[in-house]
Amino acid sequence: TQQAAPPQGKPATIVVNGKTYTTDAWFNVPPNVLASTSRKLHLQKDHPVAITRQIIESKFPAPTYKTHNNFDPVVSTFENFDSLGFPPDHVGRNRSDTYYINQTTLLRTHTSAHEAELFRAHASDGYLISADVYRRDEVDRSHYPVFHQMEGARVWDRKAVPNGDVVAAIYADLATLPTHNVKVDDPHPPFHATRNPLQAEHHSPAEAEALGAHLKRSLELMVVEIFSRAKAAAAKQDPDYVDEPLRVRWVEAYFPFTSPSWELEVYYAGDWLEVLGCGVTQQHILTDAGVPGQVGWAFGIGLERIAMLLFQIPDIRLFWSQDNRFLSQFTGVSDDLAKLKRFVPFSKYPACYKDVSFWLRSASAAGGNDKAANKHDFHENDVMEIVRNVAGDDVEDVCLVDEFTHPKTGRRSMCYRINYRSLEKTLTHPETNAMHDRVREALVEKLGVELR
Ligand code: FA5
Ligand code: MG
Repeated sequence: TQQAAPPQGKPATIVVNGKTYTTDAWFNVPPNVLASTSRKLHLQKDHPVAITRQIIESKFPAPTYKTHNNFDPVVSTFENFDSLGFPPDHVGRNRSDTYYINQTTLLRTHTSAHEAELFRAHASDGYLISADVYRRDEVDRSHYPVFHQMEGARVWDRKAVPNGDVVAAIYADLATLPTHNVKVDDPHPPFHATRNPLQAEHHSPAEAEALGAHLKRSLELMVVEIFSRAKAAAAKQDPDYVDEPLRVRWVEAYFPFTSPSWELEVYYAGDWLEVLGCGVTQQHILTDAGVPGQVGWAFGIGLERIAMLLFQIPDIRLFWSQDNRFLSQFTGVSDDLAKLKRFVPFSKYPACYKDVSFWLRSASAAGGNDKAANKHDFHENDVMEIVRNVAGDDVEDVCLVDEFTHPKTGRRSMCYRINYRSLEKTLTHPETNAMHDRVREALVEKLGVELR
């Protein structure tokens, strides 16, 4: 049902990390996103994303875990979706959610795109892969079209473990992990027939339970490490710092490539924050990768989410800042983690709110074949991206403040409120007015809306 026309001025080819790709009508990567492919914040020494990666890597040591940090962001739709069991009509495949170079080539939306390749290589019993990932998404202080994930996986080979007893082998490995004394809420059973099923054709209940226990302890130890470092830094900087007990909980989740699946949430600033997804690897992935005798688990962590907690960084745009007032606060930490400090915000510049209201073009006017006047080929992420393309990092958030359908004509009207605010300077009125005018023009030009 996707039918967007190729963007105006679309290049016939693009270059990502020195490799040239041919575009087609599916191409939808804006220049600011394309430029991010060379940044690799997770590899930039003393950058908070890289420091966070280093701390997590220290909890998954070699030789059990082999680390990969330089995989190319351009993957096939097969690697990103099909190999993982995403159904053909999954929403994540839409051009409104994913950046395509051409119909079969995209910027990976998650590090799981490399699972098949890494399981097939089987260079070790476990791996970690950190990388930049790309998603069309909303605009606010915790979302950015580029962010970083770390994926981890661990396998056990049925034939290689003593007596062929996988359960015993997993518990023996679990016994080598430290314990911790953080309160973890984990109210659900290890698997549940409908909500979070056992892969009954492949795993005994005891095997799934053992895999889940090893996975959960490994990740709890990671979170405990992050928070003990965050607390130590806070206590050093603030003599009045009061230690708030860390609260963590496991919730049931769904991913096409794991079952049972969970998400780990951390209680932070009065709310539960999701920091990772994980689960028992779907056996078809290991079978397709040529290692049907292995069983295991996998996880995917949002590195910025963890870094925001660790350093108390309030806005995700800051990670992309080249401002020395930001970067200098982390100098020397990559080589000596004991130097880690919480981020001290520099002054906050004024916000400037501007609204834009418009009537949507109806799908029939847009060339769609649905003649119902109230059907629109509108996706909010298109508005988000237009604002990002015009305002770059000078936009803090964009939110829908009003929506209205005309009772007679069925036409739909939307009003978005844009908060223009730079992290680095006070924006002048002429600057914000000029950006807002360009946003209004681009909405008309690219989405065919009628301004109100
Ligand atoms: C995934 O991407 C799965 N591939 C994770 C996984 C791997 C599950 C292996 C099972 C096995 P999800 O879309 O929930 O799942 O993203 C994982 C994490 O990335 C989230 O928990 C969050 O910490 C982070 N994340 C997701 N979207 C964003 C975003 N727009 N900005 C910043 N961080 C994000
Ligand atoms: Mg999630």
